[in-house]
Amino acid sequence: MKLYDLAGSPNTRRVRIFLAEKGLEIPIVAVDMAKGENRTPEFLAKNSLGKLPVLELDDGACIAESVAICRYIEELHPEPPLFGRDMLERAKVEMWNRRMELEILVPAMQAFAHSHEMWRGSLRQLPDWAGACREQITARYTWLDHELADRTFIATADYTVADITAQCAVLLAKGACGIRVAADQPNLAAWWERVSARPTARA
Ligand SMILES: N[C@@H](CCC(=O)N[C@@H](CS)C(=O)NCC(=O)O)C(=O)O
Repeated sequence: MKLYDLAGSPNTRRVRIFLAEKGLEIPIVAVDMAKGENRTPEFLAKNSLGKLPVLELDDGACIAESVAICRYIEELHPEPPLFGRDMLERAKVEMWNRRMELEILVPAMQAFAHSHEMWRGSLRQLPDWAGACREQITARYTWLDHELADRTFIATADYTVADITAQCAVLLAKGACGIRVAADQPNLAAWWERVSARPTARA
């Protein structure tokens, strides 16, 4: 099994943190987007969208989409459970992971792609859309701060894949878009401190 990885990518980081939380190490193959390595016929045969991460199994089967990869790893290595322990928890983790992805991570990716010079030429950049995505992230931080008033982690009492998605989203929003957790968001700030202190945070 090997993981095709893209430096600095929030989605590949999701999988790296997930693997680290499971205590697993697998070979990593770095793909250089600047050199177009994700657009070669060989790579497109692994993921026809040319996106990272991709998990390649020993028999050559390839899995794209970070959550699909994490689910595969969860089945292979169920402990510690990162998708919930029972029916209700699994539904909550699904709900919160989707919320973190759709409400914060995707807007952060869009704000970055529609404003950063790295994407100039390869994408029709819409600065207004980048601005709208930034506003959405700021509004969602306020929402999440309220949600976290009586919780340690995003979805359940335990750290789960929903925390990993949120963690990677907040890191991208900060690093690529300059959006920080505000001083009047103490619950979100405490959660951020908590997840950032985990030994796997820099995986
Ligand atoms: N929904 C996908 C998103 C994958 C994605 O957008 N990957 C980005 C890096 S974060 C990528 O490979 N971009 C290269 C490109 O679009 O050419 C996932 O969860 O894995």
